[in-house]
Amino acid sequence: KPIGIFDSGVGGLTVLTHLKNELPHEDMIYIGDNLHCPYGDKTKEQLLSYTKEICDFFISKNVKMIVLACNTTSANVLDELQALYPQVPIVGVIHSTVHDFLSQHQRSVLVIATQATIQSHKYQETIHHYDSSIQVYELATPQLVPLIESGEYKKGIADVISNYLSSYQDKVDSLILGCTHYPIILDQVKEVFSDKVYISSSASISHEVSSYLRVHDLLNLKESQGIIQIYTTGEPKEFCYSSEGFFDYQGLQVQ
Ligand code: DGN
Repeated sequence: KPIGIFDSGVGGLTVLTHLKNELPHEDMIYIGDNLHCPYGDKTKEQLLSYTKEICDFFISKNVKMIVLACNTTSANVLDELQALYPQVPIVGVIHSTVHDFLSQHQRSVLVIATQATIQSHKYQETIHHYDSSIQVYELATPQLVPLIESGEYKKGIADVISNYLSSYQDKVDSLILGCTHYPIILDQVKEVFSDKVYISSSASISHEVSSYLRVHDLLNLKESQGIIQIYTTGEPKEFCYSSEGFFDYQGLQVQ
């Protein structure tokens, strides 16, 4: 049985890359919901309706697990989806990201994410649940996902990043990339927002998925390479263009 993974667009491919490395024998189906991208400015009702359609598709494909490779939906509709689809385990990215952050023992952090993730305050809430003495700043950075999805970021977007982040340079010792699109611009972020501990929600989740599958005896034990299928609800050509440079298709076709 495959693992189902989705995001609003190409950002979740950063999660898929980590999952492929960690679990090379697993079959995976990825969906980028580019038709509705960006998710960051959508209401909870809209997010629930888009994600239900995706989950229904995954159920029809008989997946053994669903991964929300997207902070926006993890922050806003994870509980609802878990209640609607009790037959399949569904995981989001926020808990594992916070665990990774806490393991670094930092005292202050800036969380950057979409509007909908920031408005949910899920990061602040979850961090403070474990340690209320940590200084948490939350900042919505809504210009970034469109710049990444359009491929504009390839020209360099240091000024946009700097406008968002410069006033936090002396305030925090760490940065949480609370959107799965952001690892794509991490090098550009490091140039203008230097000397921090950087935590990415894309890396953290793959350990949680693999340990869940191991504990529940759901790992695929075959020796061959897992089959990866990639779908977009948008235009496959555009999807490939914006992800070119950070995702290695190795002959895979986007449908
Ligand atoms: N990549 C998604 C996230 O992690 O929140 C959503 C980005 C978006 O659609 N704005």
